[in-house]
Amino acid sequence: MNTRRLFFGIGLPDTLQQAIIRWRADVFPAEAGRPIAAANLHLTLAFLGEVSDEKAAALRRLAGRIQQPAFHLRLDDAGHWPRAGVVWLGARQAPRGLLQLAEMLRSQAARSGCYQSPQPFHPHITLLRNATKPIALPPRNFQWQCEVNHFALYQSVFEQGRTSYAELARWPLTL
Ligand code: 2AM
Repeated sequence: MNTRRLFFGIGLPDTLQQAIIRWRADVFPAEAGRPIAAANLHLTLAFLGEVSDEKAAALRRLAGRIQQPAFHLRLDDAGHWPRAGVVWLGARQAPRGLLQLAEMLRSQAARSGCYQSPQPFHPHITLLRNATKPIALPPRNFQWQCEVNHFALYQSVFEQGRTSYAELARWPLTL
């Protein structure tokens, strides 16, 4: 059976990705962790794991039925999960639209038999990996904003030692 590693997520505009990596280089020392490539900065809504093409087609149909308005995302928080080795960027107050969209996609995935973590959804954009040592987080004086008017299905591809995310389909957030 052919399977692919998939997730639903929100990509960031190129200009925002570039702004974030410039800030990251200023506020985190090189030894803090392994920086994620600008093009890979994204927010995961629902991780699906290894999924058959058949199940992916069913999940795409369900995702296509979601009707929600666009929402505004303000990124003004950062944190460190030392056990996971992740330094992340997030929102002090997650928009309701984001939480609703993630909840819908996660419950559709669970009903389709995809494993869903029992941990509560904490929307975040991973900035650094392998960040297991204590680090000083930057002062919370930063803020980026963007309008989120679509979400997408991504395939995680690992090739020649590198991970990239290929967008397979996208859906507008318009109501
Ligand atoms: P992370 O950035 O916090 O590691 C592609 O791998 C995306 O799916 C990443 O955003 C990653 O989150 C997320 N992801 C990978 N494995 C996961 C898992 N077991 N549960 C939830 N999300 C996962």
